[in-house]
Amino acid sequence: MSKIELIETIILDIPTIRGHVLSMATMRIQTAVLVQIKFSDGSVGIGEGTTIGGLSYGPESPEGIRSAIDTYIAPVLHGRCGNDVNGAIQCIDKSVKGNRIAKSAVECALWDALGKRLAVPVAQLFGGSVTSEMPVAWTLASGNSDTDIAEAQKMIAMRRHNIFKLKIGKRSVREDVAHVGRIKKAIGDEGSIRVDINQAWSLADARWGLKGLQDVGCELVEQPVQARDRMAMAELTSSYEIAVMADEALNGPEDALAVATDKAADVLAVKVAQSGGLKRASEVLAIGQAAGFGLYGGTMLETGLGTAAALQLFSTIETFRWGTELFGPLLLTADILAEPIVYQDFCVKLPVGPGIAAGLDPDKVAFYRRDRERTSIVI
Ligand code: MUC
Ligand code: MG
Repeated sequence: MSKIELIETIILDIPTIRGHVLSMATMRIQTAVLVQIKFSDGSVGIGEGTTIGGLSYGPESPEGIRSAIDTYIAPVLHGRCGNDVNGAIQCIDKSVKGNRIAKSAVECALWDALGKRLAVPVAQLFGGSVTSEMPVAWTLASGNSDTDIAEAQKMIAMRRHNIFKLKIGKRSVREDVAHVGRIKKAIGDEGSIRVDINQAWSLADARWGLKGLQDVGCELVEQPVQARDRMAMAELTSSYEIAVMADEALNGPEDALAVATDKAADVLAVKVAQSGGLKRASEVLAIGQAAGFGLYGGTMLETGLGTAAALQLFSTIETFRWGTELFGPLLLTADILAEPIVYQDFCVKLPVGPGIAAGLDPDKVAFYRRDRERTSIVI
């Protein structure tokens, strides 16, 4: 038996390549919590728990994720059989409510180690991959229309992305719709445009917003109103042609069922961390498929590690009608993987190898860890 012997966490702070302007925060650094689990047979698993903009996106902060793992999750797993991932999930759920991102990080490390011990990719543990690459969107969020247009044109020319998500909701609805219209006009049929409001609009704003957005050729609007307001989401879904996507409204399979019951979206943004791990995300995907939603592979702007974990699960799904946005590593100034994830021909490729198929670059991890000994120059 390979027993769980040691669970360690570290926080990394990695600068972004430019300011990433969202309705609730501007990101200049992405903070990732890395988890490493060591087992009695010498095997090791790694996982990542990452959120966006401190506590401005959701209820878990990086420091809270780390503390939940160190203080509450690690002690209940200590000594358990490493192969019993479902048992570990049940055990954690009994002792820890909420804290989905923390749970996800630990669970990913358990799956990673199990895959490595069995010498199979994690996708195999979920029934096997049916695809080795997926379309990948890029988020234009510099805060300036001209910069966004130049960035989009560069991505199209590089054949890296032709699906663009615009982060709006910070300015007035009128200004935002004009911004989206300018970008759509500039890229024409070379690319498609979606927007993410991150819950910033009231229902009244959203009515004007959706009408204006569909008129300028935007194909999808993500989480326009508060996550808890499924009635508003349902009204918007049934009133306009533009597709409505649920993101923050989806925290695990129970929420997916509620969104389906209330017809509160056309599309589900499925995020591994927000769902509470690969297993819960697979349940969200199952509900999404059964209820006839369009599916979209979402991200919490993770490093290559979390991105590779999501790729393992998403590769087992036949159709992500709306593609994915697994571009997290590209937004960061450094990739912490020894072998970076490959982006090519508008797609992200599934890395090949056992477990999550992601190995860390120890020098990068040492450099970006928050508690690194920093040399100070004394003048
Ligand atoms: C979100 O709200 O979807 C995903 C891509 C991006 O730019 O931000 C995230 C978060
Ligand atoms: Mg979103």
